[in-house]
Amino acid sequence: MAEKQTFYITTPIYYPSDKLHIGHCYTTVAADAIARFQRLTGKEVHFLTGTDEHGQKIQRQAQAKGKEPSEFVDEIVDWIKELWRDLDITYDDFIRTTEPRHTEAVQAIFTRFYEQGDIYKDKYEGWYCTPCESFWLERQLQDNKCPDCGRPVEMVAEEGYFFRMSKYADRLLEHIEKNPDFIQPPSRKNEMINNFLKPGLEDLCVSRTTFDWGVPVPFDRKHVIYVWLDALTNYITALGYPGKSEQFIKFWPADVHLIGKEIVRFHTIYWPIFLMALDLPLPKKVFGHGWLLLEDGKMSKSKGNIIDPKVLIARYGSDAIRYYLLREIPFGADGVFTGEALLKRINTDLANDLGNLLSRTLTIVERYFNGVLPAPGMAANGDEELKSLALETPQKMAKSMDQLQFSTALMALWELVRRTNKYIDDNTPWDLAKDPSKKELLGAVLYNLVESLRFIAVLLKPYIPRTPPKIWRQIGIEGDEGLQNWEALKEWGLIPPGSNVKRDEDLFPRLDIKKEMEALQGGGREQQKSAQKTDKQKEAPPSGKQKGLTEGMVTFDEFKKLDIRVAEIIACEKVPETDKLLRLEVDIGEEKRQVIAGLAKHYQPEELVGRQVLFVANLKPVRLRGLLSEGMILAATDKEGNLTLTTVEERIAPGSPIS
Ligand code: ME8
Repeated sequence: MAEKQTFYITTPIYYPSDKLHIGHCYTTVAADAIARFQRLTGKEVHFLTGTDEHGQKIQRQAQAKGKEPSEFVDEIVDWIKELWRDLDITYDDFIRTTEPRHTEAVQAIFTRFYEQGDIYKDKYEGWYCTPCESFWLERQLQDNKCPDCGRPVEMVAEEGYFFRMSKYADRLLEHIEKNPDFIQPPSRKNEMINNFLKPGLEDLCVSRTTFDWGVPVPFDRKHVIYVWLDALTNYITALGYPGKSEQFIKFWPADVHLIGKEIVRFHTIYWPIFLMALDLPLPKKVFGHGWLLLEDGKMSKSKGNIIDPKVLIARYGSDAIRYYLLREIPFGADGVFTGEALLKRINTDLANDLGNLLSRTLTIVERYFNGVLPAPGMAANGDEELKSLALETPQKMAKSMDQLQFSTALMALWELVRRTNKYIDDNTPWDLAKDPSKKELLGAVLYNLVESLRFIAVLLKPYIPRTPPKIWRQIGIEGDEGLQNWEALKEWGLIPPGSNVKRDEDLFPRLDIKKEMEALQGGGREQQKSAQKTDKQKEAPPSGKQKGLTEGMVTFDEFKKLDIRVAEIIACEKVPETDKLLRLEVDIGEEKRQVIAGLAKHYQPEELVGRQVLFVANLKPVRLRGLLSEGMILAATDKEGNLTLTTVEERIAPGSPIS
């Protein structure tokens, strides 16, 4: 037998500086769905997650709680492992950077860099962002704050070891350009090239002396190794590197490092350069997904707007939360978490489409065939269509999963769920049952429904793993593993007739949205409040009291409130499932924004990248199809509906104000 193909996937190792929130769950659930899908299709998967336990931030947090750092992180790590258990995360390994298997390896790597001349000792004087554990040059700061997180930076002046980044910069640029898949989505690649590689890479300070919660530099104990060098190497130390372990040989290079967009720089610049210095192949893909935001912005402890995932899981179950995270937002883009959208997904997709399909089907088999699955037989309405859709769906999903588009994969699966529901409506089994001569036809319809449910259950495995066994039990194939795998999706009609089906618990009971919104509090309440405010604003009379000549006019001061600027479009793609909307990323000078605009009927995404347009930057953000839109691109439309973008006559720096 041919050897199994392998697949190595990682999540970031999270800081156990606090409990994790729903944003961290987003990456980990995504990685788990990919890992499970690859396993389902027969690959030998290694799925790594873990915790990044050193650094100044953790040391300070521990101090604030009056604890030793090790005691402090132990408690949070236990909590994190429990969270992953509750969310059914099937990691193969959980690495903690405080484990000797890691610390010893990091020391060996650091020593090798030093001995081969990649690291030298010098003095560091500059800015440091402790929450991001990140060094910055004066010119990189924005309003004297960290350009990544916007928090204050500290001046540090200390002796340090430096890594010669510049030595490897050209090789890295060449690698990125020759391997278009290496940095995904592509907009992140352009950002890395234009903002970091092209302006020239500075050498990186890779040790600290002002605190001691870290891996000591083995030959100079005053220093601890910089937490990002320590952290990034987890992806190889967990496989046993630098030892010649079987696991390392089998799984390195990683197939995917899944991370959030704010740490793409560390993973696509520093990490590949460290690997080049170790003479190791680079990971095949680094995917920097967007953020899950709340309506009032980024989740943060200080804002008190954290959504506690354990509370959500306890109330709605792990499958519902997983489904929502995987289905709601196209992977890559920023999205907004709202209680309302979660509840709608549960009621519409899970309770109505999927749950009802199972309960309707089983109720009919119980009523007309005493719960014994009838034989396949005479052709009914839409048999062939249902069968071919079921047989095509696994490949469609596999294609989307290869591109890490779970939301599209789930859409393909729901096409089958909805088609199966339609098959019931088209064949009206309750009418067939009235005519004894149609008993065989009725049996065939029911057989097809149950067989389609078998396909659906197998395909649900990677996404909502608690549901398939419930379906198998109810359709009577609980013990028959041969019918529950990928191979069994190559043939239609495998369930043996005569099996006993038995309707029991509802898969997803319908929720009372109003009651649940009240229970969800926080996020939910705030949304309702802001919605009311907007309605009132709509009803309010025009603000000016002017009549006559000035009626409907704005004052200069009112006009000045609009922040209109030049924006450069840096990325653009269609929003799936819509024919009007495009998702654009624009550079507006000091920051990048995501905008959802109704331009798809007028422009192809490729045409827009690189264009400069006029942009309203201080429009209140809105959510369109689950995606956050932060601003408005201005365009002119004539009476016939022809549309053209407004632009500037000559190129000018993005962010330039219009006045
Ligand atoms: O950065 N939306 O750890 P971290 C989506 N230790 N994803 C989010 C998110 C949100 N609102 N918030 C967090 C670190 N994440 C380092 C990593 S790796 C060698 C070292 C996810 O605890 C996302 O994957 O700050 C993001 O990159 C990660 O959590 C940051 O976790």
